[in-house]
Amino acid sequence: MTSPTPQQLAQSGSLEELYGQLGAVRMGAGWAKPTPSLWAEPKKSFAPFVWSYAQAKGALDAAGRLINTELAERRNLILQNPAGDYATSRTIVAAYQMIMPGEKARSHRHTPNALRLIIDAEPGAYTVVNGERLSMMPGDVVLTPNWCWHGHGNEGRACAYWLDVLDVPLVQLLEPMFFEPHPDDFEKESVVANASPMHFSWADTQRRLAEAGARSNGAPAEISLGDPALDTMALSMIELKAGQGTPPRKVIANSVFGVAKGAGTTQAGDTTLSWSRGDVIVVPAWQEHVHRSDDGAVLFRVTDEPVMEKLGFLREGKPAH
Ligand code: 1HN
Repeated sequence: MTSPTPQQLAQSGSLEELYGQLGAVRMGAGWAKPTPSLWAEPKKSFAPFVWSYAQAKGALDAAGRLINTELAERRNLILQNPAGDYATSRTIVAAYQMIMPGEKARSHRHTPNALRLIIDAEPGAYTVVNGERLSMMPGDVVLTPNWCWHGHGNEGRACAYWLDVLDVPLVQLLEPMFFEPHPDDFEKESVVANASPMHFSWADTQRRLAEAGARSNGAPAEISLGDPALDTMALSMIELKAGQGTPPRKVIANSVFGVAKGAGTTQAGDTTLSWSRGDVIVVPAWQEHVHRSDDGAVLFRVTDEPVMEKLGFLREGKPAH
């Protein structure tokens, strides 16, 4: 189609004719609202969902027979929201990853921020972040912020399984994506860190939860890891003692929960999700939700609240229940 001249556009005799000509100059009549650009409140386009660690472990064990880290670089399973084809939530993607004894996963760096919650591992499983070796034991959380080199290894006797959480969908949306493989494949380890701001141990978490629980007047205790840990994601651990439930919340922040311990249920909108250790739950923004546990549980929460807060979008809604 040839591009209409200014005169042809100016002489449009009807709205239909004008709309027809506008298409050719890649303009749209805002008043005709072909696709609404504003709506009264969040559309909740992502769904609350739960992923089973037992199923992921089965699939990762198969992948362990079928593909090595030489080929895969990362042996991981992306947790895809039923509402889309990649992301777990609008801004966050989560993945289960496994590395077998004796394997190493090459180092790389990227602008997306990443963190891991270790689910099952024995001594010898580690991550190297900017030259520091950090051990990965169950319940530990390790950070690999924006542009930090990171690779993984396993000198233990058992396969190591963990949950990765990254802000990849946010970086895709905003366009600042950069990625670089390490020039030597594997980074040289300069130090074996005893304590690092990139590492939160399960022992510390349990001690802090016990202290916070003693002061919480019967409500679930929540402690934050970092302040916030990453520019785009805040991390916390929530302890539900037997029979406890969280107060209902409805917030403009997307949350991914990893079950660090125990079992329970999450009610998010009309959806009830049952979970146990290692499972992953997503609660997208503006979904009123409650977590409960009959026998006690610890939930690891990752949210994009720092993004919403910095941009002035953070809101807490009034729960209906
Ligand atoms: C990634 O780089 C890792 O480095 C894990 O271990 C999971 C999921 C999506 C994109 C990049 C890792 C990832 C990832």
